[in-house]
Amino acid sequence: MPKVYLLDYVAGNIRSLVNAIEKVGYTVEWIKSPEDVEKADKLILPGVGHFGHCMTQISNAGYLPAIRKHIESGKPFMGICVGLQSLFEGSSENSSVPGLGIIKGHLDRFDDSSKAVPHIGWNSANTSDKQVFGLRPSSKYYYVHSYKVPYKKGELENQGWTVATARYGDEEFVGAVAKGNILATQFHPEKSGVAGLRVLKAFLDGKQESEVNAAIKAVEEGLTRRVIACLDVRTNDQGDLVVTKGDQYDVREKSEAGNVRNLGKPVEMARKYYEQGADEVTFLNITSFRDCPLKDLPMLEILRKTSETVFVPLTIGGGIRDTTDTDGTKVSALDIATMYFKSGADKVSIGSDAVTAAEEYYAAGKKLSGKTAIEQISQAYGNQAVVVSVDPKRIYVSEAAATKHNTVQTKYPGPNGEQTCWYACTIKGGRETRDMDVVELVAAVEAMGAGEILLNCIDKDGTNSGFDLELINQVKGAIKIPVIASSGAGNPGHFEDVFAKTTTDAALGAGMFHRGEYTVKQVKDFLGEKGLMVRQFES
Ligand code: 1PR
Repeated sequence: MPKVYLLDYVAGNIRSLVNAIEKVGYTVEWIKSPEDVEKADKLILPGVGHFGHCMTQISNAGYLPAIRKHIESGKPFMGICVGLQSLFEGSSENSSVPGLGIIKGHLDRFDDSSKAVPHIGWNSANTSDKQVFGLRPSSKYYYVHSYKVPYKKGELENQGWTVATARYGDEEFVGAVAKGNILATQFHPEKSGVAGLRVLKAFLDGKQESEVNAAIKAVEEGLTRRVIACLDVRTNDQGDLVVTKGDQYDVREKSEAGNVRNLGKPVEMARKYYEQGADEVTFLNITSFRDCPLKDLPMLEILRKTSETVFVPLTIGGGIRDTTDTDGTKVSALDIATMYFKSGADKVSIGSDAVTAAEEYYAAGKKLSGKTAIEQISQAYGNQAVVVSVDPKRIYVSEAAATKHNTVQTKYPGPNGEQTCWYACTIKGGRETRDMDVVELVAAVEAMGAGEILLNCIDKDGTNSGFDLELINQVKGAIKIPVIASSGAGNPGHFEDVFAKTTTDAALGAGMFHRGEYTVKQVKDFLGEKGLMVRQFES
């Protein structure tokens, strides 16, 4: 198989990129020192997370002159995400660290006054009338970043670049640039399904340009509504790892001697949802797999296998906290996250530990310790890699003044007719309720560097009665980072509701997909019919 060289310089999920490269018929050779760069014909510079951190790593390892020489010699070069950003002169993410300066221009942060930042999800890379390196104006690609190159018509074109554009809110930015043998994408081709694999293959095959035919004309620009499939995974009483699903977090059958509900095999179900068009797949490990050395965690194997066939982002949650291994060795949450990233995860989701960290944050007078799992993982992998999973429960009160917590006026009165409630945070899968409300929690974890909130709701989980719109609106009003609405989805109309009546950034379903009541495709087709922009699955 032909080779492509990958620069091994920075933390991050490189496994999915390797899987994607292999999927399109190439093998990966690792570049481990600047001298290796000369051997490379085709070179890929991946990168995710913080611009300053990535550039400093590349620079300290002595790679900059070798990369510049490779590009100037006209050999094929592809930059991905921070790999694109590195070609520019600099970024306001860290103004003291320069980029390679091969392209004139600077990056700045998305304006978060009217939209969530980071920009996470599927957006265009529109080259209008040409297909450049397989980029199609009709396709959507997976982006995750807070800083962007603003698009000013003609500016890069005058330097000889072809530009693929994307739009987020009222900001138009550079989705990809190409010139000669150089291609750089702000999005992640390895996470962009078939559309992304096509781009990767076109680059590796050296297919620079072709005409756009009528079938692949532009679709509307902008971020699509994200639909996520979630798989709760645990060992059943026979010791098998199964996808399960609870009713208000109770995963045992009411009949059949109370067995753990078994809805299928995790890897196969993840693949099925990918093929139905799921924009992301989330695994929640809802038991801690006690008595198992961490390196043998069954979830690692599930991720490795899934990432070979599922080319959309994978999130893994459950058990991400400082812990002690079976042989007594202390293992940090960061070490556990690293194992997950190396096995194919793109994001980790932290539940119980985030609540404890938030309690400590407030106890310390809102001072960051730098030691929490959220801070350490987002520092190392970027905040887009850290999701906080929230498991709130409704607590009714007679009036707002009856509690110190942030309340909502509810249309769904409590058992004694109460029209006011607050949402208490829980830990350990809802088994323990804490004296902290969701607004306090999400504000604290945003300050610590979380990049996204997975907002469950114990009262709604498994009820098929629709999302808790009051909860979602309360949380969206408190933070700038994206929110994934979760719990209660029972039909496609519930997804329409949550997108129409809240400003949620994504919506997640579990039981209705697992039980085969609806497919992800049916949900997306329905949203499309209602005029909401969704990504169509490409085969
Ligand atoms: O606390 O960091 O170890 O993480 C544990 C993770 O496992 C948390 O993300 C927590 O939400 C999850 N979890 C723990 N126990 C359960 C349980 O069900 N017994 N599952 C559990 C949570 C909730 C959702 C579900 C939606 C949608 N699952 O993610 O998928 O409610 O369901 P629906 O569409 O069928 O209504 P830590």
